Amino acid sequence: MPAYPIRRVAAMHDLSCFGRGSLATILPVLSVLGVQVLPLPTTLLSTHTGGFEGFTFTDLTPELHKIADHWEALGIRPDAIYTGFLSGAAQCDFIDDFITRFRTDETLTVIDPVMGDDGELYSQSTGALVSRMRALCRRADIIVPNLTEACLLCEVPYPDTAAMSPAALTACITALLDRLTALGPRRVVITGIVTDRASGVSTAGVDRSPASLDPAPFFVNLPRIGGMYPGTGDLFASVLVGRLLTGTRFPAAVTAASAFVRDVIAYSAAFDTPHRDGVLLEPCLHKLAEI
Ligand code: PXL
Repeated sequence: MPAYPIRRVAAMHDLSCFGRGSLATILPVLSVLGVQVLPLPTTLLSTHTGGFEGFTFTDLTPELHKIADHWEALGIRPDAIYTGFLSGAAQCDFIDDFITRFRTDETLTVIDPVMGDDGELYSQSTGALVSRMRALCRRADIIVPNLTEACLLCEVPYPDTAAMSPAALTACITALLDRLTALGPRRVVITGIVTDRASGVSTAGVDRSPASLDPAPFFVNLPRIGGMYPGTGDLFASVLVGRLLTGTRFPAAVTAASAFVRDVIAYSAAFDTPHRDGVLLEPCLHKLAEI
């Protein structure tokens, strides 16, 4: 009998019913990449929290416990555990417990420590979430903070990278990558590093896993198209997870994810898409086969 051909990822993120963030992005991206998503909705919101007033917010933690118990009874074993936006600090305890119950030596654990952007915490993020998220990141194989989240995890001020010389920028980001790998994860990516007086944007990565061919930090530098669309972090991380689970090496997967996010933002900007609607993902999904 041929080996089972599909990898499964348990994806713990919110379901925001408008705005194309989190599960609304993660499900189609991973499906197109040929990976089965086992969604574990952490929170149900009417919209994401970036740019909307009066959104509904339902914490689904009690349901998550019941789903995990049922999966355990069924013997379901995901190939990867991938977490993102959480309802609050208490939900970190659920994730911690889920990792203990479901992880094997082969499981890839990817934590996107969703807490803020552009130097600011999101409205729902608290100091308690930051410290619990820092502890949770110790259990990950890979973490994918944006620059804001990397600074929160390292307890350092948010730097003005756009104003830095290339040498100063490399030193600043390398120091962050070193501190983040010292937390525990062997592979780290920092997204959304604005460079060159805001004309460029970089993604930085480091691979200190046993499989690494080169432990030095690497950078993917692209022109900055401008504008911040909510959900691009979810887009980046899901392409990364999908590519890693289908055999792409880590640096190539980081490059592919950066290029796809750039392409989708460029497409969305060309149509003057309101930022809070999220990126125009649907017409771009087919491009995932080309990156
Ligand atoms: O993509 C980050 C994110 C995820 N989930 C919710 C959000 C945000 C960012 O604003 O509001 C609900």
